[in-house]
Amino acid sequence: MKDLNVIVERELANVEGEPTAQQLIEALMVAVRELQGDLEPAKGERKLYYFSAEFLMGRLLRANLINLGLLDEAEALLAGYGTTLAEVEEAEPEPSLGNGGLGRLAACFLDSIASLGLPGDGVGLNYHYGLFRQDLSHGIQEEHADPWIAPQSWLVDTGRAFWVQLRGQHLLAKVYDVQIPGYQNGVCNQLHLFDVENPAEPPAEGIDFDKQDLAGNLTSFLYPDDSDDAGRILRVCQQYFMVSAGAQMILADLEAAGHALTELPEHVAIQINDTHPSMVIPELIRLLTERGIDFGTAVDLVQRTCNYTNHTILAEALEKWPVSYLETVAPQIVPIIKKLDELARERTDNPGLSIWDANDTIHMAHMDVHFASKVNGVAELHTEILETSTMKDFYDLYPEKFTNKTNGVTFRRWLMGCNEPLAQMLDDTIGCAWRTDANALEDLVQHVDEEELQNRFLGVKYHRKEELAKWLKDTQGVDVNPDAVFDVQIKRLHQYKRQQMNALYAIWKYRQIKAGVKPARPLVMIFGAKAAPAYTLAKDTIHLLCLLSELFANDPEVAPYLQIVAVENYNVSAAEHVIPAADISEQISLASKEASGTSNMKLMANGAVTLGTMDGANVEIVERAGEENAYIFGRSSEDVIDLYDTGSYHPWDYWRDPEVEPLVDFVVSPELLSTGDPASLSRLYKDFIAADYFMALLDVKDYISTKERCLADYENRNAWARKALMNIARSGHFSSDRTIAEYDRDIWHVNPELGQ
Ligand code: 4GP
Repeated sequence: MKDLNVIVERELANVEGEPTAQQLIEALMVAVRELQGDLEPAKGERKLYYFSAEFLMGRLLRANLINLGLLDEAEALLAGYGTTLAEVEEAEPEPSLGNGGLGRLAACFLDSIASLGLPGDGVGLNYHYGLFRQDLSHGIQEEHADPWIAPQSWLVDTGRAFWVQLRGQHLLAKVYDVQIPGYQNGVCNQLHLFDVENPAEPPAEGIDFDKQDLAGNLTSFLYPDDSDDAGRILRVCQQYFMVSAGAQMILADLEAAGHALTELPEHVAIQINDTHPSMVIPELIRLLTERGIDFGTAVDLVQRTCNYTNHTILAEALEKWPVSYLETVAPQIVPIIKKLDELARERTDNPGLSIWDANDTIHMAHMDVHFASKVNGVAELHTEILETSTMKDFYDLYPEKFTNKTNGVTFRRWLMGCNEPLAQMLDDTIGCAWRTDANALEDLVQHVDEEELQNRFLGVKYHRKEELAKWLKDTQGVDVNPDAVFDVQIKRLHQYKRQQMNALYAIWKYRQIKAGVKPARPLVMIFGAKAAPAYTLAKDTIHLLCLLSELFANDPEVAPYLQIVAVENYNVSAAEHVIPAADISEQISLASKEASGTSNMKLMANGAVTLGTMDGANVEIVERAGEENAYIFGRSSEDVIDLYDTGSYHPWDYWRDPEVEPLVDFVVSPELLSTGDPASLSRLYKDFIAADYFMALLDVKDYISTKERCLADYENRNAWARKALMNIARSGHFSSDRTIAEYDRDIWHVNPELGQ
């Protein structure tokens, strides 16, 4: 029987003197990998393959120790070396193989699939330099490579590989596995990441690299800059590389298990996570026909195997590729897509639903909907909008395909892992059942009026704020006051998420303070966000936030009351520090635009109170937590959709409001122009008044007054604690275990006993 201590000792045998954090982490990683290697994958007649261009896994040591039931043992071992896991894990590199919500969701799902004992693996790409590492030291976002693989990583070289024909050359796709252990159930599934044989070195600085060098750079970065043809074609290459290797692997596994190819749907379910892996449909058809199956049968088999999840209604994210790109990258699938388009046209004469349109553009989402069994949105409101608006014609054609699967997050990482003191408080109050069934958190409802518990919660929160303050000091030299309200907005930077509306609130507050209205308690506004490298206005917003941060910090009249902290290089590890310390959860997207959100769920489970619009999963959060335990503002999704449909939103009408105009005009004030980039600020300013496509000005006044009400309520500390406790008590529904049980019950059927 292998033992954690024995392996760690073996690994450290040659270390002279006290081992460093790095050496301890590496020894523990080796030990955990070895122990996981002895576990068995979940078994069943049918197996799920979850295809995703992103898996935002985060650090894995703590998560794996929790699932193996070895956390206490590891802490005891580290105590012997005079340290703790929290201290040494800062030396564990974080693989940043994802961008945001969809990628982190995929990671939570793998954890839940294994924990529920379902046969299911992830399929993705092994990006060497991740998304990018964000540097904010100059008040603007600068991007650098974020290597994570050397010297130790969680990758296991499987020795397997598949040839992929790409851009007229043959590339070998090597398979590396990341082990995914279930929660104390002896199961270990896999995340399969494909990679080129000889990856290139990272660029010396920045993230520019030779996009033509497929052999070296195909898997260098996630989302290579797609502002030009070369970047976009490389992206299509990445996608095809992933799905071709993945499809070959699935058929090889099927045959190795002794099954006929015609039994594919009986033994395999594929989930297409957003449109990036959509080419798996024509690729599987191509491989099956190549192996002698007729086209019609191949289409039927693939359709019964594949399912598609939509994560956004933003047109920009519903991928469309010119036929010429596909001709360049993978001409072998073009005739298949042509035939699929013809089949689709036999099913409907609505040209708006075609796969291959009159401009020779391929609509990936259309291919998914026509040739998948099930199509799902990720929150009730999102699915409803898909059915009644964005994909209405598809819904009318295939009503039986559409289903909702409200997102969830793994409480093992997002509560047990990142917030031990809160987890301990829950154990002491309601017992440990919630650790295996998050619905048991509901038992907390009976205790929310207990003053002692309220005080204990406030103590835990304060402690976590002190810890975040220490971490911010250590990592970016910023001092924050744990007595302040911690107001948190963490999500990628996008106009629809309206960080710029939050910036207008900061300007409003600043002007109040300058006018002599001092807040009862200081406010720390914490932002964590990366902007896509080619998304200029998002980068401008980051610049604005950095300038405001500096302005406030340097003004002795303001600094004691108001602070902006931009968390540099926001990623999963940063989130694990920020979320437990949050008081207010900012979920302020323009109603109808946020498909679901998942930080809203993590923050809720950690006792932050939602300040948000009725958008995405906020609707279901408020429904459960109770309206009195959240702060809701802004126009409804119906109103917003109507404003778009009628073209009747004009930002200048709102800007002219005497309360709004000075806030917007401050963006180009001498205070900011004196230190900021005038081009960037005036671009933002013009966008506010002349475009404001995501309607920040529509809701800004309502936002300010609701936030002020929220801050006033915060002063009644026990009433606030009660609200927070109600949020925790009602968060169980947002466990990804519930989500995955529903996927399995309604879509995958890999475990017929589950969720019935
Ligand atoms: C995100 C959505 O924006 C977010 O609302 C949702 O919670 C998340 O997917 C998971 O479903 N979308 C993306 C994307 O990450 O790239 O479109």
